[in-house]
Amino acid sequence: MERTLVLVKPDGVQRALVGEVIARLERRGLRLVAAKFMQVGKELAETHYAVHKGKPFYDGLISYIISAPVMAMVWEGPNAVAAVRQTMGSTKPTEAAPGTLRHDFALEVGRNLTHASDSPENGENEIRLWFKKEELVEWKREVDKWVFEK
Ligand code: DAT
Ligand code: MG
Repeated sequence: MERTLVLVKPDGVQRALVGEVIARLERRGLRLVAAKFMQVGKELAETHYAVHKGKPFYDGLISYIISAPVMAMVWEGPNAVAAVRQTMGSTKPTEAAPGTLRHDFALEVGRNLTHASDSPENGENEIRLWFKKEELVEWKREVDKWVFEK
């Protein structure tokens, strides 16, 4: 089953939108695998956002992500990466489709509420970076057969 890392970033936590994010992913049918509420250190932030190093927004991005606690989660399901990114909406909130989290709750790219892995491979790498193996819970739901075709 495909897995993806999801972060409710500091703005989402401060604005009491953790429950809203979780509710939307649950309602979509995705299955929660792991969750931890944490203060992110600079080293983890820099490793997580290494691909953006050197870009004009990089320093602001790092200080934003370490400025207050985040809710880090792993979610799984068929096409979990695409499904979660669709539920989040485009990076720039003013380009995000109506009904997406970033459309409904955000205005600025530097305060866009959530992070979600952008490919299954990056998802696996990001999950390894943020979670220990024993923090990932393998489980089944009674409803799985009504949400997952196989
Ligand atoms: P996403 O978070 O949708 O995967 P990304 O990986 O391209 O987007 O960028 C990571 C974060 O960096 C993004 O959520 C917000 C910030 N960011 C991206 N592009 C930006 C820009 N042009 N100006 C300011 N911040 C930006
Ligand atoms: Mg990204």
